[in-house]
Amino acid sequence: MFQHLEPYAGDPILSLNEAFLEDPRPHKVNLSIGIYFDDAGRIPVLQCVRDAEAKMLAEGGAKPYLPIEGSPAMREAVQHLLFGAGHPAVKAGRIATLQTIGSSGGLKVGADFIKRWLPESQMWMSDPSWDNHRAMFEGAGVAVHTYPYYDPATGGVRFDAMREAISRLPARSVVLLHACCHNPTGVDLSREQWRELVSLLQQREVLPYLDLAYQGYGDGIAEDAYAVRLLADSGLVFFVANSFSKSMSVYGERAGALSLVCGSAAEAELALGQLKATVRRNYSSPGIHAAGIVSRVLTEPPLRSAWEADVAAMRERIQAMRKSLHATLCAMKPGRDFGYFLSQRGMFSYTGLSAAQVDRLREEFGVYLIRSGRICVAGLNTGNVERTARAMAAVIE
Ligand code: KET
Repeated sequence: MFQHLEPYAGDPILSLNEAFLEDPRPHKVNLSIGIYFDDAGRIPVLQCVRDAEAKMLAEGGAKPYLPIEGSPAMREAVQHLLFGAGHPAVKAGRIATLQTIGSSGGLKVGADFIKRWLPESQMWMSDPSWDNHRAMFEGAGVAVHTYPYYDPATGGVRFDAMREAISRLPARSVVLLHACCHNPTGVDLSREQWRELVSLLQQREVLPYLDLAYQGYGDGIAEDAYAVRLLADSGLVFFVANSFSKSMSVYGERAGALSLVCGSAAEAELALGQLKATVRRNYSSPGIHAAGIVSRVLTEPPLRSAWEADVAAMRERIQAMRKSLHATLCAMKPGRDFGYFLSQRGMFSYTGLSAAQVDRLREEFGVYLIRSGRICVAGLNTGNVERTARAMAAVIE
């Protein structure tokens, strides 16, 4: 029956992480996957998450199915987190929000919904982007293209070319945008560029689709929602998929949400109905444990303030690692410009290392990064950063 199956080559990010775990070398360094590790190289369990779980356990509640659209408490908390509690779109009921299976679940549900209700629409994402954006939209039957984004010559954004490309898209095109901490480059639009982009989007009949997977790792929790709020303020209709995997360090809980900001409350109600229909035929409903954690952490004041402090500490530790890596590389390779390690934001840096250099780093030095040259800076710590910088210097001619 299945002898004709093609072998699965594996996902470039997840397979590399597995290869890392199997590597017996004690000094190996994992810069592959977008996961925050603490200075001891562990995935932290935040105290606010432990406290939320302890309360849930003490209450001993049953575990019924959640509604298709997820927990009401979590959905409301997500809207307040992303848009601000008093935002007119929230107050007017113009936003359809669903709790989803990670933000990946949300991205895919949105893509399926687009295929069903805007069947002619095609998707444009940044060049480069997270590879799974393409896979998920193509998997939904939506054709995927790219718009210019990263400029290897300057390490910045090709903003003019990006604007030009977006200004020529067919009506109802989907424009996928990283709301903050661009993956894989770490290069974001400035606020001024966001404002320019939004006024362009307002002139075009296109559907922006924001991916907010690293909220808090750029400038702060509210600050990193800048693009989301700007689009909402401008009256645009758009999607935003957001994740708690990284910001609450709850990767395996699959905690995320999808919001569709609509033109009216009536439109939002229709949209919520059809998004629910999409979920029902995919995975029926999301998980109750993730909802319990996220809604408590976001809404119970002591947990919320502990979380905000944790996010700040994670962000600051990454910034400190950027500085150490930069300082060691500058000392070892004088005359070369490594300033991009300092200017890029969030978990990732785009090193410009070639696939051959990446292979050498892994084989000779046990330093794992994906072959695009992206490193997850959060895999660095005080115990491995110098060694990693020396290994990088060794493969850079
Ligand atoms: N969006 C982006 C931009 C992203 O980098 C990830 C995960 C996700 C969505 C998915 O998050 P979740 O809410 O857990 O479903 N990225 C890292 C892990 C992965 O590839 O799955 C990564 O790029 O390493």
